[in-house]
Amino acid sequence: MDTDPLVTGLTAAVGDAHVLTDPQVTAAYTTDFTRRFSGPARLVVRPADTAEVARVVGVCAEEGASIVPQGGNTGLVGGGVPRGGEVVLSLRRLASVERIDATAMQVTAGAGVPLAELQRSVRAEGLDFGVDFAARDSATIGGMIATNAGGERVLRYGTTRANVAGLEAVPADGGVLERLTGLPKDNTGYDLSGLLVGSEGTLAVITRARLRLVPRPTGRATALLALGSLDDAVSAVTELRALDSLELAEFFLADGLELVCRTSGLPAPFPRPYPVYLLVECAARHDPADELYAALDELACVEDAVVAVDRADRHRLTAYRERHTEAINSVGVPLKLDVSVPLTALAGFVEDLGSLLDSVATSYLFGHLAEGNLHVNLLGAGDRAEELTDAVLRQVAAVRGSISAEHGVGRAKARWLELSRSPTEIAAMRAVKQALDPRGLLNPGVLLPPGS
Ligand code: 2HG
Ligand code: ZN
Repeated sequence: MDTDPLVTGLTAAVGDAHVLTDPQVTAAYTTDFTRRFSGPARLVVRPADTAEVARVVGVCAEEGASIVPQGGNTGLVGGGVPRGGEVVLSLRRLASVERIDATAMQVTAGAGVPLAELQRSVRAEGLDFGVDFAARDSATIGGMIATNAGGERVLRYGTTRANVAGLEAVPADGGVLERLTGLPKDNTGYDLSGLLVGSEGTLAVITRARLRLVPRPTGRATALLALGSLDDAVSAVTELRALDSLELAEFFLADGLELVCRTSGLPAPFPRPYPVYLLVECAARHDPADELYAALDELACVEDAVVAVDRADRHRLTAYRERHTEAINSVGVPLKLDVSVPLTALAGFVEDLGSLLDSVATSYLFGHLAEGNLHVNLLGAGDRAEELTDAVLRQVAAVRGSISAEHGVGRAKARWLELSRSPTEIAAMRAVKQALDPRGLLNPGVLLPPGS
């Protein structure tokens, strides 16, 4: 019988089957997806619903135990794994998709619902959720909200923030904040749900969400374009944005495509390599293929192109872009820097980055072109990781970009937050943190820079 009062309290809250202390069992919760971030957990606790989450947070508050909230553990900035000795609060059992309100075009879902599961449920009703990305099978709604995940369809539907109509969450004192009516008009004071979007588990534990839905497009057409330069890719996207149906514009480079083909066995899409590839997709309630073909005909810079309309063919094209993360993971432990820069500065930024990185590490660059969102993946950074992070993020700040576009700040970039946020903004963030979590028990070390 365990006499640790924390274990006793948590066991009373959720039952002993859901308080995990064996390091062999907790291992799956203590290392992140990239294998770059890991630390021992004091224990892992798996509540089943909001009431249990509130009890868990209350017990932790009584015992002064720090908490790391965790969803699908697909985070890429070390924000969802312990640093050493925290309680990992797994939200995965809060996995029900509740009533789909077709009239309001909204759904209420538990924080632990995987994105793909939400998509299946709402698509069955002729609706869709605007946010989508490659980790859809594991990433959970709560984690997506906590990091304000972006993904592939931001150009049409915005980031997760734009798709959240309200939240339920448990702050550090163990109470419950509930704002799930989803009323599109509701000007009754501070937007507490909005404040929690992107707060990375530092202000409260998100338990349920009211999400906005969109009509499900029934027709889709996808094209993979081969181009001579990033400048050409930016021009192509600028032109293609005239299409109302444009939903996705993703880019990758020759070395990334070569790695994906080599590690996955996919055949090369073109007879010869090109410097830059652009994957675009149109989606509508009609068949958008003709308008995509017509728009591509107008693009002088395209050197080669494949267009797909059938689902399987479209997925084959999408795989060249979506498989980058797993391909890179299969050959090493990457240093990942998710950044965004103004589109006008993108091509020059990438050129300067090449001069900075070429001799020190192998770099793979890909991302979401319309938002100027680059995923800089470095292999072989070794003990120069800190120095390279510093150099890349300073280069981002120099063109007035953001040091975190869509993955969050996490532990990985907390010490660089000042490159994207002013001292006044950071002081305001600290004041909010102090008000909602005065003892600093929620996700310590994440988001806010160390110091007073
Ligand atoms: C994507 O766009 C994800 O595929 C992951 O944001 C990016 O692996 C990465 O660096
Ligand atoms: Zn991304």
